[in-house]
Amino acid sequence: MRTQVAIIGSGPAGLLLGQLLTNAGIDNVILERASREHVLSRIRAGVLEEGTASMLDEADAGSRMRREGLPHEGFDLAFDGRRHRVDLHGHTGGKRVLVYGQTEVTKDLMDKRAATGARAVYEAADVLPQDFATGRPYVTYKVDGRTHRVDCEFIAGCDGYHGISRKSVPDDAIETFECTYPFGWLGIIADVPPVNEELIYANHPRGFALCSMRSPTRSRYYVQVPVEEKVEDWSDARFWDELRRRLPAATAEAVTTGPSIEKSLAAIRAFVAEPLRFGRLFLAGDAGHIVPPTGAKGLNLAASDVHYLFEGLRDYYIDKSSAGLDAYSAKALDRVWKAVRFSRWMTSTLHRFPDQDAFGQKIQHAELDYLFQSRAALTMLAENYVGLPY
Ligand code: RFL
Ligand code: PHB
Repeated sequence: MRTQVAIIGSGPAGLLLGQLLTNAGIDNVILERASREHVLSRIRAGVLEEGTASMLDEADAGSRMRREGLPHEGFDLAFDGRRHRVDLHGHTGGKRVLVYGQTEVTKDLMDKRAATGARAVYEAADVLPQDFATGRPYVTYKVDGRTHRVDCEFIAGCDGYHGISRKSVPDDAIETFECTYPFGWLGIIADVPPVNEELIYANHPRGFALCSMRSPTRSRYYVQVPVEEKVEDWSDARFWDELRRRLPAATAEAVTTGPSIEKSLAAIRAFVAEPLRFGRLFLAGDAGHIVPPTGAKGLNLAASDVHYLFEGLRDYYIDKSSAGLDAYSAKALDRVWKAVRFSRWMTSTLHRFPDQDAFGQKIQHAELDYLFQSRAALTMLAENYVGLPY
């Protein structure tokens, strides 16, 4: 088959790009390795920046998000047995974030794609971007053992950190930067009311904890655990006990526990590939970069990449200008590195590191204390959390 833009991956990046292109009359095909159901079963992000929410509106897929998403104007940082509120709204001239699960974002975009009749192939095996250094790129894939070919003008690699797009680039054309952490996040979802109306990020001698939510009746909680930990070793009771130990006493008492409906362990790392363009192949979202989840930036960076990439493709097809595509990598990476910086700062300020000595602990404490003594420091936190401008 033929198309203008072949998109690899049906996560938020691929679906959002696909919908913006479809709405602009630019033909595209999505090739996804997993089944629709599998993609929808992954529990991930929960916090949308205003820019991300606006892009869903622009894709004409934002109506349920506007109805059911929870606007949050602040969150709490807990340390020394007390909670301190970060007033996002007050420190950013009225901005807020929206709590709405990535699963719901993905579902809304899939439904929209189906309604517009745009093409998508699920359970496509051995997807391979080819000849993208030339003017005639194509992508091959297999369904039921038979090989198919999509001839296209551009390829968008939106296939996540483990995808094939980045791996298809010759080693000497790409540079990668990485920082790994000796811990992961063990997360659960439970159908119990959240302990607080806003999120709570907790710094505690036993390790970091996060109280988040998906709705007024569905909670999402995380605790920092050593990277080698096994999910099987964590009963619900053990999880709830550990979570409560890391929260201020009154908050711990207010936690409603219940059976988990999902429990998983996520590794924490920062990773950036440069550049994000290789001839006619563009990387967007987790395919090009990963940030630790502490700053809630991964999904939002996928959306900002798509913003710049869509602008470039629209300029190319509608205004016959390559300027936007030529600028894509530099523009996207500029925003990515600032989110890496912020996520790394949040991570190092809130987690316990195995090699953290008394000096490191004093510095961490001073960092947290300073935030609530300085409007400038809190503004830095707030403006990054709500998302830097595109
Ligand atoms: P995705 O979502 O990984 O989608 C990639 C898709 O590509 C498919 N694929 C392939 N298809 C064809 N051929 C291949 N060879 C393929 N290889 C892979 C995959 O099946 C998949 O469907 O990447 P995308 O679209 O770039 O989206 C990125 C986000 O998913 C990610 O950044 C966020 O989930 C990160 N994240 C958070 N981000 C936020 O902005 N706010 C948050 O609050 C937040 N919390 C989180 C998070 C990530 C977490 N985990 C699990 C790492 C919390 C957690 C616990
Ligand atoms: C979530 O609700 O899954 C979530 C919220 C905030 C984060 C990371 C994850 O920083």
